[in-house]
Amino acid sequence: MKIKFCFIVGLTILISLNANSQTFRDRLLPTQESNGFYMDDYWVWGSSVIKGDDGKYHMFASRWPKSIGFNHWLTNSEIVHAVSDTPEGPYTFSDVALKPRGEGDEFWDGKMTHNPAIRKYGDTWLLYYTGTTYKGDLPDKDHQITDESPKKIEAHHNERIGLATSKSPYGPWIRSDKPILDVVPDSWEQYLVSNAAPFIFDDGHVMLYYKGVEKLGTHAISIAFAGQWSGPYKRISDKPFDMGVGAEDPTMWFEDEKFHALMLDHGRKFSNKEMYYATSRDGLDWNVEPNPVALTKNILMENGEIVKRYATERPWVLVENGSATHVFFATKNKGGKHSWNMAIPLKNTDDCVDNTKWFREAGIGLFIHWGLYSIPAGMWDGEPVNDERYINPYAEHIMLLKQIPLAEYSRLADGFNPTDFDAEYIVDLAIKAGMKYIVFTTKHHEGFAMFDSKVSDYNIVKATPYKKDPLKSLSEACKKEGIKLCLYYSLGRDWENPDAVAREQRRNIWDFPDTSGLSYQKYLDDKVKPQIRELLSNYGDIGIFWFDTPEMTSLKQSIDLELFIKRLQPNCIINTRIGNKIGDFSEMSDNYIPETTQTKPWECPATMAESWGYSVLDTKEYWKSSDELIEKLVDIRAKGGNYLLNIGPDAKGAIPKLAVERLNDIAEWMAVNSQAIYNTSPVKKMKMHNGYFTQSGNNIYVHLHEQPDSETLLLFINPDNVNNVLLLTEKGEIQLSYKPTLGNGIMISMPKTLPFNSISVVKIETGNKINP
Ligand code: H79
Repeated sequence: MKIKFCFIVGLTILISLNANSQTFRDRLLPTQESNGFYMDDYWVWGSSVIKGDDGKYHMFASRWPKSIGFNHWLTNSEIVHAVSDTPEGPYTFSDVALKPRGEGDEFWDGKMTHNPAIRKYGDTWLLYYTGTTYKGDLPDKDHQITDESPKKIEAHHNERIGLATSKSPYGPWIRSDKPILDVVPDSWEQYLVSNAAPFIFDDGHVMLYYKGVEKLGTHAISIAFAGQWSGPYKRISDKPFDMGVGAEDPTMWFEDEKFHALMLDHGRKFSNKEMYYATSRDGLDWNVEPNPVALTKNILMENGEIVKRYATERPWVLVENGSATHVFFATKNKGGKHSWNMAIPLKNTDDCVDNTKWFREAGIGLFIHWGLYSIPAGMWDGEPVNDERYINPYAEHIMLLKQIPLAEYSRLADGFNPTDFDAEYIVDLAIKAGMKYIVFTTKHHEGFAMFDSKVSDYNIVKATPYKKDPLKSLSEACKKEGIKLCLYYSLGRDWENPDAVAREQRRNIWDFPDTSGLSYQKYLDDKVKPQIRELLSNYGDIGIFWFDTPEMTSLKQSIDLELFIKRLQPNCIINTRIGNKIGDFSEMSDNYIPETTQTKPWECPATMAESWGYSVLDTKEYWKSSDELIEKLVDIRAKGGNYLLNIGPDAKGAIPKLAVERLNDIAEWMAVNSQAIYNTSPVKKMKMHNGYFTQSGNNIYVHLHEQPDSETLLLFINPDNVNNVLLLTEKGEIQLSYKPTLGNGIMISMPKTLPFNSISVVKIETGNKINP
């Protein structure tokens, strides 16, 4: 007797996809203007907050009088103590913690104290700070300094790191006679050291991040360690320490068994000098998130308004009972006329909503490729479009492949009157096929908007006799039927817009051969972002913003687009084709199914034939059979991904018959087997020749491609853990008999014929929840 063997190893260590795509930004709650610390007569800059034994919150902050300019922080700052009953504030001034204490060489920190970082160890309050001194009087209203003043340069040059201690947040503070960290001659930190960010471990040893300057205009970060707070503080190396390019002013905390840091994007690598986020296992080796911007200058208030601030600097994170609860930072208003400390409350990590949840559970969605290219459908001047780079050239690339001048191509719009387009019918097809979302091409590479756009007249409402907005009717039908509407947008390629500069083979070189003076940023500002704003404002909730072909989009541009979208619709998720590894889920290459599961949620966009847009060249032999499509769906689900299956409506808006047939076949299969597709995760340890596994709750699903030999299915699974074995059929779930076998397995008797030609599903009900 030949038996088909299916290997199941270690059922107890089934792994669920950890798909938490959370970033620090997801934790920010709305705030109020009254939170934080504000003083009418002082510039306030940077804070450090800790809870006292008195149950109150104690903030240490830098301030200097408003009667002199902001640039006097270096000569006139002092560290003050402010108190609040609540962590977010408002904080009320209590006392000056570190006053100027003397002239010239007498005290290294005699004239100025700045950038406090408060910690507590045992009953000792530890106030790390930057101090300096210089010759002469403190500047005042009538004796102000400029950036070039010798006094300012002397003050800058003398900046050092010190430590003051006290048994109470109200003082008295005992200051060190010497800095705890001084400059090192002839090194990268020969000019000054400042801005301490200490982390105190339970055993009392200290890890101290700080900034060093070699000569004016440079800076870098490094770390010193001390066995106890009293020192000595020893550098870990004689080189700067790279936490991330351009980082300044890090603050760190420990939470969920990891170090976390927020720091200023001083080098403007990711942002317009905003704050970014990194994590680390040991505090030394830092991992900057692919999408790192944590806190931008656009701040969400409790009244729903987003206010624009002109600085977000000097971050501080308050941690209570192991959880970060608030982020504090220095900010300025418009024109930099005032500065103060803001506070933003944070969500607990457990309370963060994972916006990809619906997507991970969905399993299958419908892609719609529809545009002007649907009219020629692969033919131009009576000739089929030809290109050896394709099996069958993509009809939606015809403008590029035939180098059709824009003036000629755009005339297609004159004859575009797709009266057969029926959004309700398409939504119905999708829902019957078990699809949970629909992705519609709002603008493909041709640059033509398939929606009502005020940004560019090159759109279906303005330029065609149809005059209607198909996206409007699709959005209404989706809403009515409860299926998610998602939007495709060609990012880096737009053959109508000269500024959409892409690689030679991918841009419109026939109309716009000369790229001099063209600007990709201008295209983003003038077309992409305004159209995204329309798309995310006029069509209700959007599930996915689905980008294609990022081309020349830079890291900063990808991040900027991501922030722009999340501001308009915070729950909208984005695929990785926004570019530069930004995005909530991984988009596989077109039609590509990976070998294994992925760390991020993922999707495989796929065609039924060759072309995405409707093509008369895609004759029957190019179409995958329904059985093949179902098997691909199962293969993808067994690896934790989603199948985004495409249809291309024709010039009238009708769906090709071959596509409808396939959707109907999928509908029939899903009507029986969808429980083995939705809300499932991979069973990493189970492998099977000619079959697949998925799991959900207490159930394991065995997806059989063909009848096992001798109608017997052998599974290596602990018989004691099996409660029931069922076959999913059109007539309902049919009980299958099984018996334990040697080697900790079960032997299942299968019926003579399987219910489906494609994939038939055996459901194993087990005794424990496999995937909580
Ligand atoms: O919208 C669908 C396709 O039209 C789009 N992505 C899916 C979702 C897509 N655009 N480009 N590609 C897929 C990859 C093809 C690129 C190339 Fe070529 C084919 C490079 C070289 C041959 C087309 C012809 C682009 C340049 C020359």
